Amino acid sequence: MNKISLSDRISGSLFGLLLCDSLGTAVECQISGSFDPVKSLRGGGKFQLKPGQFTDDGSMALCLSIALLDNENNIHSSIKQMNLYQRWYENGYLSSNGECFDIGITVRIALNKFISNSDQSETAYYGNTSDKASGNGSLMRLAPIPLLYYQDPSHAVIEAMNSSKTTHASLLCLDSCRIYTALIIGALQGFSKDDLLNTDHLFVPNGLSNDYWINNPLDADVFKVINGSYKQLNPPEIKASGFVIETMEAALWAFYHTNSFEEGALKAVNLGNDADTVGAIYGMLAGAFYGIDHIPNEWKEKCYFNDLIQTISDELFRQSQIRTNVSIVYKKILEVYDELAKFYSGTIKRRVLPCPKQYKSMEEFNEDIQQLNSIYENVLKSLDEDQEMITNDEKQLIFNRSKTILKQFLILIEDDKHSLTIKWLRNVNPFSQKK
Ligand SMILES: *[C@@H]1O[C@H](CO)[C@@H](O)[C@H](O)[C@H]1NC(C)=O
Ligand SMILES: *[C@@H]1O[C@H](CO)[C@@H](O)[C@H](O)[C@H]1NC(C)=O
Ligand SMILES: *[C@@H]1O[C@H](CO)[C@@H](O)[C@H](O)[C@H]1NC(C)=O
Ligand SMILES: *[C@@H]1O[C@H](CO)[C@@H](O)[C@H](O)[C@H]1NC(C)=O
Ligand SMILES: *[C@@H]1O[C@H](CO)[C@@H](O)[C@H](O)[C@H]1NC(C)=O
Ligand SMILES: CC(=O)N[C@H]1CO[C@H](CO)[C@@H](O)[C@@H]1O
Repeated sequence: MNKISLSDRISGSLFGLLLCDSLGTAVECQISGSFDPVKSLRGGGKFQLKPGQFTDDGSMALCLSIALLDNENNIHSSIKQMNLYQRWYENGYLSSNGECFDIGITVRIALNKFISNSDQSETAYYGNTSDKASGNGSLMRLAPIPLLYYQDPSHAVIEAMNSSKTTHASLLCLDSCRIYTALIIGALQGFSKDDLLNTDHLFVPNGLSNDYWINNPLDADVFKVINGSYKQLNPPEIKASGFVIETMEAALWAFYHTNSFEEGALKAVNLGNDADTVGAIYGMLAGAFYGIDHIPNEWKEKCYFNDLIQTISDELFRQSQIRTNVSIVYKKILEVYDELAKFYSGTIKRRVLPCPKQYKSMEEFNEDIQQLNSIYENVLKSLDEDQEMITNDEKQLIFNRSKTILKQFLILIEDDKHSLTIKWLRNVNPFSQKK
């Protein structure tokens, strides 16, 4: 394989997670063999998504990325995470369709505790510690941890556990996150599959001490998987269930038995059941291993909010090299997203919430669209004011990417026009202004 740059591996991992999540949602909750096999992004499924829309796995991974990249205020990383998960839960922040349409039970319980607990001054570890509460919800969003901290694997494994504890604190979850962090770091470091999946000695990435797994042994059930259960078993023993051990086993099974990103992705999601999550867990490792250029271009182009995601991925790469203030490009593009998302969820989307106040006229609808546009313009206006801090290329990049984010919201509105206007605009298409 050609030499793959680190930034390509990092964006490969983040896009890999999101795209395989999106790939899998088409057959989520369906029994393997009962559906037309997934061959490409096709949307549909339980949530009737569009091709390229991702689910809770993707949204939580993006929330986690942004929480980790935030180095402005001094609150604990676990609280930053929970604040963003809460925004996703309540307002659809970083959701591919602007709402939180699915959430794991364990995550919801932890978030509700966080929301009702007024003391948020220390840490926000609300995960259930029982082994019976070992869902896949913290592993499925893990990627940003190894991507950001790959230079210091011993720190990364601790951060992986800490990030899990916010919602999933069982030993099985913590240990799954720990070993998977080591594997993703190894993939970023360019190790072969033989090395990563070696069962004679558990894989140790560069920078972690050789006796790490001896001094910090894995839980026996996690060890059984890592010691190669996925090499011996096949479906129906390999199951895409919501149990973290089985999800990880299924993802490794798909990674081990295939030779390209795409082949493994299809193998993973065609297990059905928790297909999106097996996909996400497969995709974050395989994407780091194969790099972004080995992910089908057509998939990347369809990914909702891909310019925002590319910006987040660029910043993860930048901050993984040296921790510093976030770049102006990242800051500005995130601000554009934030402002548009606020108006979208607070005003436009509110029209379809219970007790709907749907559009009563074309004028009303157009006013909202106009306001969305002016919010966008206002955020970008300030770019002309701090000219000396920013190069022309950076400015161009901000404009280009911001524009596609605005377009993405307009597409969401179009996707939603039925429910936005269902009551009275039966025969009017708000997008073609008929006389
Ligand atoms: C933790 O999860 C277990 C198993 O699902 C459940 O029985 C228990 O009530 C949970 N504990 C709390 C504090 O929610
Ligand atoms: C992570 O967890 C460890 C062990 O509980 C704790 O000592 C450390 O302060 C935590 N670090 C962060 C950044 O959360
Ligand atoms: C790991 O797997 C190998 C070969 O499959 C086996 O010989 C070894 O006993 C296993 N290790 C443990 C601790 O079970
Ligand atoms: C980071 O930002 C702070 C506050 O905005 C500023 O004071 C500091 O100089 C910046 N540091 C670097 C390295 O740019
Ligand atoms: C911005 O978009 C224009 C037009 O599509 C393109 O020519 C230019 O190279 C882009 N610039 C950057 C920095 O992305
Ligand atoms: C048991 C469990 O927690 N399953 C979760 C696995 O991940 C999906 C995310 O797509 C959740 O919806 C499930 O609840």
